[in-house]
Amino acid sequence: MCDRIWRNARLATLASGNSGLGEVEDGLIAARDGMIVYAGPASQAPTLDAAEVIDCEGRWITPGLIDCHTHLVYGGDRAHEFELRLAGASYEEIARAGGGIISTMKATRAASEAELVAATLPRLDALIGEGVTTVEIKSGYGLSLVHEAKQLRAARALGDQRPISVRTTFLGAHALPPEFSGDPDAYIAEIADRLIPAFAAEGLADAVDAFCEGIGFTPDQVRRVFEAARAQGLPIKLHAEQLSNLHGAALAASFGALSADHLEFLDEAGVAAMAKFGTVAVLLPGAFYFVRETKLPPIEALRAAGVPIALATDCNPGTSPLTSPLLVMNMAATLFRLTVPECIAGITREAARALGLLDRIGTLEAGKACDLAIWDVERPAELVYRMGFNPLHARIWSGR
Ligand code: DI6
Ligand code: FE
Repeated sequence: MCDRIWRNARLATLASGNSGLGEVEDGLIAARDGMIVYAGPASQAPTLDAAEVIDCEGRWITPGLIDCHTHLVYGGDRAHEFELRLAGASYEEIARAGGGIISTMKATRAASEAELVAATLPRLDALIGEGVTTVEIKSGYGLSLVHEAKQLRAARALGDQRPISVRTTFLGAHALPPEFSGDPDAYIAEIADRLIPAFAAEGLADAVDAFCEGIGFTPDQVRRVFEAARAQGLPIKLHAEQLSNLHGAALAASFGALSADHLEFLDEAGVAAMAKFGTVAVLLPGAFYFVRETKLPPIEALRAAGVPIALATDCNPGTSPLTSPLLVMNMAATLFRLTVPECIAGITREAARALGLLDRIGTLEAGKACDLAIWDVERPAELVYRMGFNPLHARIWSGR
């Protein structure tokens, strides 16, 4: 006996090993205890009984969307900085005047955990409203033991307040906090020796990330962070090659990183390293658009090398104040020339891979969580093609 059956649906299963969408015309999905027990052609389904049978009237079902790179939890906002930038100020001038990541750090430190949860809920609800069923949330605006822990706890709490899976990533190496001004190595030592062990012990972080950039941390500093993560058995990710090429992606790949993210300045050697170690390329077209970047990530080289490509919002107050996974797909197609199957796979199956969760989510296959997005569209391309329109009919998380 199943709990629910969705029948008369068209499926984009994204089933592993399928280069297209894994389309099924007359499809059926059956779920029991929050898991998919069958997804495929109705004609090949075993005889199934269910407490509830839902007629999808020919609508399309995709896996629930997965936003695998966000900085969703933060205090304050940076709309005023946006105005200053429109009036001609540069990112550096704003940072020197106390703006940038440090202004968000101040607002995040000043907020309680409950206040951070309350401030984040509207952003989370926007993602949920477009079919997101799993979201990754990074810290990186607390920049101290107490405040990073608070940010990670707020992220976990969001998963209790809404029907969504939350994965947390510790991004202490995001910016240098004022307490360590002039001594980044001491801050890195603090992260490696105190914060990572503490958060691993408390189970607060599912992964560790860093910002490898001229305005962030050097590859040597990032290596220390990675070694500390590895010592705790935590998977790693990296913000790499967003503004310059410090060869961070190759470094991350050599540590077996789940993903390297941004990658506008990635070179051939970086692509080869990612291919060799199976590191996912997470592209963030919202940030590319918002900072008016002109250097494109090396899409052709990534494709040719068989590097999996995922997409995410990078929702953050400074460079990507974006909470629409549908718009991410449109931007990836328009700005990066990704195909429709690449866009949809990028925010489902490949995003699951970038979180190390492909065995549990990301495709419509028996044995995976029953996380679904049901769309009022005639063809999947509509999900990518339209701008500012949300055709979500229903969203199912864990079978409900
Ligand atoms: N890359 C980015 O684009 C953001 N962080 C990062 O590592 C910027 C975050 C901010 O400006 O608040
Ligand atoms: Fe980011």
